[in-house]
Amino acid sequence: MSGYCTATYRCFDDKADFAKKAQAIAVGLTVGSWTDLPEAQKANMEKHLGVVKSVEVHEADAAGERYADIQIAYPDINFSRDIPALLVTIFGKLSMDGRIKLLDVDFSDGFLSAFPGPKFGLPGIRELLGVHDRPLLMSIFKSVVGHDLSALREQFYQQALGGVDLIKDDEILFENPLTPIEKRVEACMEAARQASEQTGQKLLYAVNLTGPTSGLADQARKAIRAGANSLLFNVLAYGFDALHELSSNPDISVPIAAHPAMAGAFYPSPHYGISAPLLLGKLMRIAGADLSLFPSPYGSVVMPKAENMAVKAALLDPSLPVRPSMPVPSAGIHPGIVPLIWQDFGLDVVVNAGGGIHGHPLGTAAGGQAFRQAIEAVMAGESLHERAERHPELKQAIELWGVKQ
Ligand code: 1AE
Repeated sequence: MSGYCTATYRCFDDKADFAKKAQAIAVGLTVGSWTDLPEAQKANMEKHLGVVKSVEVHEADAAGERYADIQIAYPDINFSRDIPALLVTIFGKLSMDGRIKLLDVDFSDGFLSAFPGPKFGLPGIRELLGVHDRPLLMSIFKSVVGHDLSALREQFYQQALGGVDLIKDDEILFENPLTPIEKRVEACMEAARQASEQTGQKLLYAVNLTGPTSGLADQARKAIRAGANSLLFNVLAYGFDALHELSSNPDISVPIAAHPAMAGAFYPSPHYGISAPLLLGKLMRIAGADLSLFPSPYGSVVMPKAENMAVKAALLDPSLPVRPSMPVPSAGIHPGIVPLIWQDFGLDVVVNAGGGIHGHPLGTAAGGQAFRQAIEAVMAGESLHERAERHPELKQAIELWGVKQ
């Protein structure tokens, strides 16, 4: 329906008349009241009225619950072309009104035209790194709070020596007197140069952009002037519009990695919140995330497989007119999980690990090398055990963590 954004909801109720409920939502979130309006006003209001597109009732699912999937189209003229206005319209008050979850949004072309999407996206990240033929590897700083610059620099250097493509700050590292953003960037980029003399690799360092919203763009400019070649951003704590502002700012000429901190407050319930593919897939992408991090189905923080594949699909969906975002399944990833990542995500993925790198018995650099060996093994069709016979780093990693089936 041109000129409308269509929301899909799953609504649970033991006995509701779902058709009536859908109509009440369509009216309530747009013109407020319809039946009480005089005919003349109805004609004026028609263009603002929400439209019920479909109501699919499921009398009782496997869990014995009765629900309906409801689609409602909202006229673009009701809201400005920004994510806060859209979300407040389609799921503002409604998000608190009973057991209802926002599953998806089909954006109108007009709405999408306000969103340039990721500046780099998946192809741009590969271009910057000069790596086109394998999954990428990202390492996460661990144990960062309370450490000074030289400790951080050394940790960065060891990660870089392991052959990783990206290093990201831990999301809990904020502006602080020991490692302020500019000094941190200078120290780490210097360590990156030193490591690249040994590895021959390029490296992106996603430095955590923090502080009050009004200062984010200045912080980003400062970091970039100091040499930052990527940013990490806790999108959900700030809101999608903050990401949109940063990603569409012409001065911010580096990729942005979107961290999912707080996402658990939105997506895991079947009855409430916003679905993971919409939250961490579609919305992250249109707001401009070059990389989107999300829990995997295999690690320490687990997202069910089907949901996970739907997040991946939303990040890569060719029907969206913006660059694809790089999927980054994360949390509790170790080398023994690489075959599952390869099987489910293929080439276009970032394998991302913190503890699975720093916790390696031979140290952080060996932790990165073990991952690279695991990636080489799966791409060659070899088992991790076979490859581990020739590589002590991979051998020790799988002895410690095993190989996940
Ligand atoms: C879902 C985000 C994962 C993340 O940011 C993080 O720090 C993971 O650390 P590890 O790999 O679980 O140690």
